[in-house]
Amino acid sequence: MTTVLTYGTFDLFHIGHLRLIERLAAMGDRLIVGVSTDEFNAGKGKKSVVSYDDRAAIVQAIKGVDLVLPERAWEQKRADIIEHEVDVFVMGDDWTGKFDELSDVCEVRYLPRTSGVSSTDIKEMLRTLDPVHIEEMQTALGTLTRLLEHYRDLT
Ligand code: C2G
Repeated sequence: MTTVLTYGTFDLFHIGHLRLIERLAAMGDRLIVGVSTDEFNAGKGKKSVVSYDDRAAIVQAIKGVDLVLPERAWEQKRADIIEHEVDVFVMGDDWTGKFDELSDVCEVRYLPRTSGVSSTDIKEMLRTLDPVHIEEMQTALGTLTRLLEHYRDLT
């Protein structure tokens, strides 16, 4: 039996996450996914929009995911690999090389990311819909309009 392992935040779950998990599920017989806790994310300088409980429940519900673990620390990977007898550790290629030191306990692979989508982009799009941001834009537009009228009166 081939066991595959990966980790991630999986915030605002999107097609890039799904495509990765589908590829991982096809690589073996059992897929384990470590989902970053809110506290661990804070350590990464990331604040996820969706809580750990909800992110973990979404990942657990995906066909092909057999087990979800909380990812509490960078250093837990080696212990997880040994405890769960992982054969292949896989991450998206934005992590290429970062986990090669685990190659003494399992195969380490990096798969191409899905281009054109990321939780960060989705958050940025949501921010532009934020009422506070819209008010800022309206204020800036008002200032620009007054400046243009002022210069038009001068010409
Ligand atoms: N991913 C992808 N395509 C995207 C976006 C993400 O293939 N368009 C992959 C990433 O490469 C990663 C996984 O999906 O392997 C999860 O991505 P994130 O939720 O952004 O996780 P990250 O913040 O990279 O945390 O210890 C490892 C960390 O927990 C990984």
